[in-house]
Amino acid sequence: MSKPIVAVTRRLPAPTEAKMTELFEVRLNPQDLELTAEQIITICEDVQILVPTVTDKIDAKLIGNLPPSVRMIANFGAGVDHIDVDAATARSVVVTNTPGVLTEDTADLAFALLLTVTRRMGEGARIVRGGKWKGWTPTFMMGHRVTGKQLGIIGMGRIGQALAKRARGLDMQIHYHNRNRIDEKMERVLEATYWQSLDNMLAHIDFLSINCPKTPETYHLLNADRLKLLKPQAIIVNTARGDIIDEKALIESLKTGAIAGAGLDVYENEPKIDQNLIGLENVVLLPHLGSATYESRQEMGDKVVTNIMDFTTGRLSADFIIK
Ligand code: 8YV
Repeated sequence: MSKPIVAVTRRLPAPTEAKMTELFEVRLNPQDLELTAEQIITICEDVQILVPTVTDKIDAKLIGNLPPSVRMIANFGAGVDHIDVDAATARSVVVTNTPGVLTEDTADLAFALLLTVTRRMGEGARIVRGGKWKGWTPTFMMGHRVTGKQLGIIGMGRIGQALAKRARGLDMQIHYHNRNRIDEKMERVLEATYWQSLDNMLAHIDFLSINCPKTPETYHLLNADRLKLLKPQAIIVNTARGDIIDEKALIESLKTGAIAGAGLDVYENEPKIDQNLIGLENVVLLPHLGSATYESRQEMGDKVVTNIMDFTTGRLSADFIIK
């Protein structure tokens, strides 16, 4: 049996590329340059499987122009908001992703951002590195306590729950808003309070973490009106997708002190960052590092390989097909 032909849009971890080279006839991108839509279509000539990442916009137009040989889009990543899944399905192209393996590392990063902003570690590090530290004083650079405070989580899936577990370690009270209530047992373990009304939850919490997928329903979910519901001491953390928050409205709230701070790993127009954000002291800005550990990235690669193997041998479980 001939090996499936696979095109990969970005450089993947070395063990993943080695495994793919062994199992598939693979077209890699060793220079790791971001490809245009035309270039993606070109590398897909005679290819059965396309492996994109979050940096590729696989929209309906691109999907419509893919060679008919392409039968599968095996995304390297959990979020598939950059792929028009309906357009793919309409062409009988299967879309898969890599959930589960990046849960703990993304939750770690969210919790680290929460602590970093609240304890002003970004500001502190800049002062020390800038040679501006004059020494300890009783009132210098005070932040707030995290232990025992109220944490609101939007999106109580795997990552939201993993974050809640960490926060329970600091005796934080967990509140969540989700499409559906999570199972009763998990709610009890996390001592979590479900809020059907996001607006009501926002008025109640000290910290807010965004952990839901980006869908048409969650686009600008946190808009100017909702941001106004938060307490002035509230801190927002976003490790999901930038445009779940209206970034302009967020900047306004941060500038006017309507909220206290934000820790962002994702942005509306990645990798472009609004200069107004960069000018703010009360924000910590990271370059989309949620799953950036050797372990997560390698396991994401393993998952992509398994999805392709399962697809080509007719064993792909319906659970991994995005609809
Ligand atoms: C990945 C992510 O790094 O998996 C996701 O949805 O946002 C990131 O953690 C990225 O998607 C890789 O394509």
